[in-house]
Amino acid sequence: MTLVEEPTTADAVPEKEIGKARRRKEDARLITGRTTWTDNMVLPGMLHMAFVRSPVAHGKITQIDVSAAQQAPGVIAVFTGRDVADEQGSLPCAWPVTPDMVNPGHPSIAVDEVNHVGEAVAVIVARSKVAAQDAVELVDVDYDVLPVVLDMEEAVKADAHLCHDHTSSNTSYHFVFDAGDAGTGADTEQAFADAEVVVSRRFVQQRLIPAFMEPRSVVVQPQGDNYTLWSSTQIPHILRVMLAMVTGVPEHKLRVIAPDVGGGFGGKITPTPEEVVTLLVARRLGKPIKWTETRSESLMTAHHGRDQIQYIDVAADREGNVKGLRVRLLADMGAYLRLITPGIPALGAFMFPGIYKFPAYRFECDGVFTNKVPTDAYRGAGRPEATFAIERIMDELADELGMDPLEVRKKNWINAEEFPFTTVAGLQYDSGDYEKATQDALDLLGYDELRAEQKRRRESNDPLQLGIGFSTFTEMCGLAPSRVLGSLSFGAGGWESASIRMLPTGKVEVVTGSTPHGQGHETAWSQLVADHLGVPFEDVEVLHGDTAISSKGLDTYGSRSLVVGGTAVVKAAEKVVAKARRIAAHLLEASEDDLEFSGGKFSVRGTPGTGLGIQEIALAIFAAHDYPEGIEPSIDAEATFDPENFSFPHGTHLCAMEVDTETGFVKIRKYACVDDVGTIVNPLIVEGQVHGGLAQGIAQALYEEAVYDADGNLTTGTFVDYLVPAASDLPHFDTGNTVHTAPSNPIGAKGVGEAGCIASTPAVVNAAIDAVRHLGVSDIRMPLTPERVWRAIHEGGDGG
Ligand code: MCN
Repeated sequence: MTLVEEPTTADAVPEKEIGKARRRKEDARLITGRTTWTDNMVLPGMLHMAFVRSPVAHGKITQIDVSAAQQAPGVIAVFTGRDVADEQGSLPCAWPVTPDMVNPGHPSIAVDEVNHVGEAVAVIVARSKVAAQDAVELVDVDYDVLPVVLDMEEAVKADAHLCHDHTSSNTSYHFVFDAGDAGTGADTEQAFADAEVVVSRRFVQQRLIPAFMEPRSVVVQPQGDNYTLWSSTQIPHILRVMLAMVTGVPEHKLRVIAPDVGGGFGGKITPTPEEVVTLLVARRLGKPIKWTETRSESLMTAHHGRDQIQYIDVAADREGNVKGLRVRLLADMGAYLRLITPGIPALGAFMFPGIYKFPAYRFECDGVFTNKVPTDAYRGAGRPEATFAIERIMDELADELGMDPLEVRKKNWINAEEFPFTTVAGLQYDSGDYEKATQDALDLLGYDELRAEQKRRRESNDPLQLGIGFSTFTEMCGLAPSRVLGSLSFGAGGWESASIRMLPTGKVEVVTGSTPHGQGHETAWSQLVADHLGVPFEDVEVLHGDTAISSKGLDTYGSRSLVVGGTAVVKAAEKVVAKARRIAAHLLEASEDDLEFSGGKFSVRGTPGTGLGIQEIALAIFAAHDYPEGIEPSIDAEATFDPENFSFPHGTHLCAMEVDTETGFVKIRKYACVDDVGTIVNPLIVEGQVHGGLAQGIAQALYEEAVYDADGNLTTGTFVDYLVPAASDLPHFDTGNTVHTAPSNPIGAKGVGEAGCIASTPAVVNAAIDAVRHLGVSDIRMPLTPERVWRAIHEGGDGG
């Protein structure tokens, strides 16, 4: 893999920090573990928790006997759901996507009924982790086992078993998005009635597990009626609000700290039962409490992602011009609604049109309850699913028309001169050039040579066939503006805040409301500040993830941090410079208007050799108390930023895939992608983000699937069964960039954190199908295991 090299000679160092491939300043401590992971916390008198979890997917709890566990060595207390029923509230769900959405409520510890395997039914508190885990075995729970519902297509039938006894169906909501004719669907129906060609498909977005590296962990320290909660979370600010609302601990008595967090990928974006219970138990016992999950517990009970069945129809004319798109989704909620469970498929509604322009579009989605762990965000959340469906159906349309898949895309995509472009889904795409990104990607891949090889292999009936898969994508990131999200009660996204203070010795502290958990914000934000204040990169420290230090923030997800949080940093830096300018004018006995600021130095226009550094000014006001009247004696500032629009990164991803038609084994021969993420602050971080995203997108296509048996047991509950690829399982990535700046933020950046994950899955599947389409294959169900590929070739269908 070719990661961008950090410049090594003084000559090669660019003047500006922005655009420089800085190695990440946080990595040494993260990689060596010399940091505070939540599980490293040891507090005097700390007790440990372990959960008793349901082995049945659906049942009434008829009796719980905790007496033996209470007597076990080291055990301090055992609490059942009934013991905390008055305090535990219901876990929050933010976006009611329809006014009549059914939310069954989600107790952190089940009280009467369990609805998925792994749901907590009791918690043990003991002097050691081992003692707590040992006592779990001693809790005797009787269940009246009820029928389970696991398959969404079964779940929506009128005679289906119910996932929850107290709801009238398994449907949480029916969400419709229709761009035309006042939502009646008439436009879309007409487009289909008039169409020369209609292509329909059913795609399965399998259930995935975010599989972050650091398991979830929570520590709560009570001090009187104040509580400090450390959690391996992506959302300390949102978590604090939600925990206060759920548990009744007053918000101002609760400090939430996300110390260094070892990955999240959306999997740590929601308040969890375990965080609620740790806080409740600490309040009950007045003692510090720790809970850290095991890996299997993590795979089984942390929320999952994707899990949709997509029915998609495209209408077109014989020349390949798309006239309309119809999408119907079944989206698996699992047993409960977590923070944005229902919102994810609804958010995806806006992305099904992809990079294309056509006149008619209707989207309908049923959120469906099943007796499985809830779904919620997983890298891309709604956008990979939508991109997969549109990019797969474009290939199917091309096949139906006997056209080249690239030609069909070219006929329908938005051209560079058409930006800004308002799509049929109502989004205003900001900037880009799909044609250029595609041409660059074709060049990187060596397209013509590979097509020639494909032809040779086909003609000679070679058992090893070659295919090339396209995926052209865009995505909406940096959810905004706040007033729109607020009108939806979306509960996340919107503005972000930052503050900057220059310390007396000229060092700079930056406090950000974003909460990195692997994205390198300390480095990138330092680069932004170094450029805007003209101070050395090394003089900047970035603080984050502690509600007592950064009281305002909306955290990290949706590839929002640079475009929203980074811009807040830039705006705070501009205010700092403005304040320093007033002091500089006083110290230099000059008019503010006559001052120039460059390279961290104020000088009087026309006398560039003289002047005062901004770092010197910081010391002057501290040590000499020398500052103008009416100004506070510090150089600091706070800013928030609330963009008027999303940013829309885009790109073209190409995969060349070998398929062994005799064994069904597939192998990525080459992978090339060209992304446009606007202004790049740190090319090394961007490339790392793209690589990580590609690994996860390719994993969905080829390796990963959360599988439940007929009783609702997760059969992929270890890393032996749930195949997360290692670096050695992945190909070399040829990556490139085009740069079209985003008008929605002054940096001109677009998000990159999810791009690779969104774009890559359809490229890989399209490539495999392209290799064997001449053998009659038009779909293969993900992940493309050798058995599925073999079956699709030799038995037909999607091999699933
Ligand atoms: N960046 C840049 N130039 C750009 C865009 C981004 O230099 N034009 C840099 C940013 O400065 C930042 C990084 O790239 O350091 C990612 O920025 P951004 O796209 O704003 O995404 P976020 O920081 O908001 O991160 C969220 C995103 C998401 S939604 C998931 S899921 C995800 C991801 O980031 N989870 C991750 N990347 C991850 N990386 C790691 N290591 N671990 C996770 O859990």
